[in-house]
Amino acid sequence: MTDFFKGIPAITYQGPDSDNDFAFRHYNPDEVVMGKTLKDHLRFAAAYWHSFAWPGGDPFGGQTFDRPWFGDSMDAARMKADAAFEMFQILGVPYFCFHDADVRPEGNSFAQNTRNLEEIVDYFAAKMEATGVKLLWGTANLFSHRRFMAGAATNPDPDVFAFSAATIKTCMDATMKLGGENYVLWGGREGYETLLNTDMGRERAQAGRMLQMVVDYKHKMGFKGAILIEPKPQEPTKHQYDYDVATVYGFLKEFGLEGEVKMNIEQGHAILAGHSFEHELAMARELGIFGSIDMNRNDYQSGWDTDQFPNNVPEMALAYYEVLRAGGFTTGGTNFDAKLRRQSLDAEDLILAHVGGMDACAAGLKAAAAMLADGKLESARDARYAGWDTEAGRALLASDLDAITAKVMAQAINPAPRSGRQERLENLVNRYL
Ligand code: XLS
Ligand code: NI
Ligand code: NI
Repeated sequence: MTDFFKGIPAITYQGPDSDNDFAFRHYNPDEVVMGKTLKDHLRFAAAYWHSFAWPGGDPFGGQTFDRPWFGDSMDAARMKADAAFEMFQILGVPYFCFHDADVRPEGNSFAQNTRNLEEIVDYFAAKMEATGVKLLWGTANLFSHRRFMAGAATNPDPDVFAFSAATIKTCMDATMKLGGENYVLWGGREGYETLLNTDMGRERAQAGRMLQMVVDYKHKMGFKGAILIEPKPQEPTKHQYDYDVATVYGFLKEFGLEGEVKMNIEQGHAILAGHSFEHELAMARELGIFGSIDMNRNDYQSGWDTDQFPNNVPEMALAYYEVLRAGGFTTGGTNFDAKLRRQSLDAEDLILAHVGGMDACAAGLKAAAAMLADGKLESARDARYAGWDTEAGRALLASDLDAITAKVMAQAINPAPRSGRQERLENLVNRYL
């Protein structure tokens, strides 16, 4: 036990009228919606890195947080794990996620890193056994250490590719050992700053080959979870190869991996790519590669990945609407890849940030489920495309330009514009919130 969260109670559901800050108003884990409990719909996960490893720095200043586990010893890593599992239990989150670098001290060699990771994995295994908290996904941090400054798989130096491949293997082993339900690859520094020093063709081929090796290893080791890619544009490198869902799909197709890899989609990354979150989710659903979400928002003015806890229920309702239309999560879940603002120093800030995020997700999901159950949005959409469900509509797509031209002439086709009814639909959505 640590003293860090001392005095903070386990968070329980107390209903919308509760005046208690340390309570859920919307997230009742046992509430059944569309035949599933909220716990099973949302599959919440807390992220190790922002909550326990990030010191609170920004480009103008360093550490603001004062955590008793900051340091680079194994003892500090174990104290960090103690605090993390206490938080998971206070919140009642069923899952967590981690990078290797969040949980173990950096060694002076690959072998040392691996030993440190294995030791912590054993420590986690005992804590997971004792608490029932599970691993949503594991991943490798191939972007913080200076060796990765020019990329991991896409590095001009084959030694960095090798170091990265070996590190991914150890992180996949750790994920498998802990019963993780997914393995995530975020591109990190897989991109470039200037074409003047970059062989883009080579770099993309290297990234494709690395991903094929990851998929091969997954099958070799018998990992039953999903391999997920997390798209993100222009940060940290100016041109990221994994810009958005559509770009990654093209990449997967090129390397024959579209049946093997799915997407972990983050709200903030969608915004950076100039999309809405729901667009990215719908795109993944249409392409059959929807996997999981990182539910952290970006500030709309700042133009970088601010990783704030989610609090915009109307937006989240539209996001969960697409998640539900995709059939809900299977191996995926709702990961809070979110960090406190750097002035939020206290242990209770960490708890209340998650409480608010979980509550907003529950409210959003319930609104989405009501919209779907009601069916008004879907029938309005169906009505808009009804012409395509007729004999003539279907025949059109099987026709050709000559025949279509003859038909337009013969029938004097002259389309009459119809309202898209956007405001009416927006008003409809607001009724569920
Ligand atoms: C960074 C990413 C990262 C991934 C995991 O912007 O969101 O945190 O989720 O490497
Ligand atoms: Ni991010
Ligand atoms: Ni993320």
